[in-house]
Amino acid sequence: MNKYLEISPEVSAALAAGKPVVALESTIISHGMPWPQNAQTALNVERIVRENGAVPATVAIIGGKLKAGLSKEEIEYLGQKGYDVIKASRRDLPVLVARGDDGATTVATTMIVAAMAGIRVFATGGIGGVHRGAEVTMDISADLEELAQTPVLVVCAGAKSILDLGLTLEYLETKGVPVIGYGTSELPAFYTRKSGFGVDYRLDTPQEVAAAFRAKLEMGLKGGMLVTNPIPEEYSMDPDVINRAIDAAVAEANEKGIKGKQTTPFLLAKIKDITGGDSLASNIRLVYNNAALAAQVAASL
Ligand code: PSU
Ligand code: MN
Repeated sequence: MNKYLEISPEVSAALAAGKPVVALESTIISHGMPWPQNAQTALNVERIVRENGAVPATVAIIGGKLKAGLSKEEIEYLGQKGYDVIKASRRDLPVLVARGDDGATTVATTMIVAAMAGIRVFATGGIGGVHRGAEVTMDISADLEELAQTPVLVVCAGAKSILDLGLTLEYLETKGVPVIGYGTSELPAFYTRKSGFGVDYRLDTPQEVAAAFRAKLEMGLKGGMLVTNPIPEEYSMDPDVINRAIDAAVAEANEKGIKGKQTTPFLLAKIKDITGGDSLASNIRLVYNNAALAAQVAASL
């Protein structure tokens, strides 16, 4: 094990005993939701993972250590510090670790730490992807490259249309990342169950998902797998309302010249304001739903 990695005693014991473990990210805590809902949500997600038979391992960088498994205090620390924690993707790791800094891990970085620790399954809300206008800005999330090279299964609620969904799917296809619809053949669009885009395969049980990922690992095929799990009907949003909010948020980001790593957090916060908090409520529910599925897949794996 490398000297930068610190696995909590509970996670470490679970891994040694071959028990199911689910990794969870921390950018969603510091940059994806406001305090105090961010910490409350993160703690509820951990509870849901447990209720579904797995051990949660929330990932973050604290004092330069890559941590797999956080205490309640550490989760609250990240939640309270919010935007003052550095959002850490792959390129941020060397400097943050060397100088003993804190960092909130994105999907890409959480996959890296999970793989180092030997954790195979990871639940989150949404992944980064190819942004609208990427043909000019080249804003393509490092999450996609990570899915191409790191062997972790990521459960998300599809991609929201702050991204260019069509280009995101093309990119994943080029990189050989299987995109699975859980109980659906249509890519869910995060806040809504439909996007108009198809997934590669529809699988209907945690066992089928686990079997596909096990086959990928056993064949030695590099990279991860993306499972897109539609938000439960009762929490999904009106597509017209949410799409109008997203369009307005994207227009404002362009006007203000928001770029790079600020883009996703800016858009999420704007969408929440425009929808009067409705988008946050949906966001929380879909994360819970993904945590439960990821735990079931991990148990089956
Ligand atoms: N999408 C969400 N909520 C989030 C993120 C994405 O709905 O919190 C976060 C995740 O941590 C994801 C990151 O990995 O944003 C992607 O950022 P970027 O596009 O800068 O790579
Ligand atoms: Mn980006």
